[in-house]
Amino acid sequence: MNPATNLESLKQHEITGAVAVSTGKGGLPRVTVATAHSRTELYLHGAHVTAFQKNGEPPLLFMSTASHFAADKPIRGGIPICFPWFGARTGAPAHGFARLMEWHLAATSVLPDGRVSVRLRLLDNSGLAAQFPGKVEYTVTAGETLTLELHVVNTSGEHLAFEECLHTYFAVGDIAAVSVRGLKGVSYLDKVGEPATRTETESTIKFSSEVDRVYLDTVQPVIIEDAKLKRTIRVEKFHSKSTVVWNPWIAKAKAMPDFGDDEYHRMVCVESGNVAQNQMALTAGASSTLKVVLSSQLG
Ligand code: TA6
Repeated sequence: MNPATNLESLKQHEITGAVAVSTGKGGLPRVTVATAHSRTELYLHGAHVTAFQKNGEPPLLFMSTASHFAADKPIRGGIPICFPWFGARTGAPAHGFARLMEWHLAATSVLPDGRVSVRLRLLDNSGLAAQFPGKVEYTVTAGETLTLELHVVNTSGEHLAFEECLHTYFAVGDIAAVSVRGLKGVSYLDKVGEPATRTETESTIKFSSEVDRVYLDTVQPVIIEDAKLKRTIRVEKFHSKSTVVWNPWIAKAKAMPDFGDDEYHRMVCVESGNVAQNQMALTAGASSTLKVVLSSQLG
């Protein structure tokens, strides 16, 4: 379908004053959501939330100024959906194919409490997605908070295993003034240098070099304290046993063409999902919903 026709058909989901559909960067279809408390932006490409900002607050999400906006590349920043695998895979895209597919805009609605909900579906009509024997939907609900729900139904007649992770990039004033709380005592896979399994000994994690840790068997909320912006961010998750904490620091930042060399100062990833030993396993006909609620306050 050509972009103009596509856009016209997408506009059926617009809601005056709440949901608008337009052509975004790279000519990709973009949905913007306005509520009494916030503004959200998402692209159908990857069902990728690229912006969430509460009225009177700085943007909650980091977006790289060098990000691609192209059908064959992931967007750098916001909330990439890593699915149905996490990390590298020989001969296949890192973090799965979901963030490279154009998702179908299934429905939009204004809820009785004034929040606005956008529901998207991963169509199994092409490429690697056609090989995934499940129905996948993603619902983004915006208001004072941002709620993300990744819903998977095992429509195959057999056991279905997959990984899933909402790879959220948070905007911070200065990574040197950031601390992450809620992971003390949790075992993690340390992916920096020689891979190793360690246990978190700190009640607050601080950043002075590359950090790339997959915390396992943890269901607790994680708090991001940003002393520069004087903001506290809460990452609450449901049906998620894994939390990933990542900052690329200097060398990795330089090595990513879609990430500014100095952008590591202004972001931290706290990602919520089910990866590695926490991967999902659905029996025939079973379903799961990974849910994340992002909230913040200044002062
Ligand atoms: O979540 C951390 C991580 O797995 C890092 O190892 C790094 O690869 C990051 O994801 C970004 O991956 P991407 O494929 O988006 O460049």
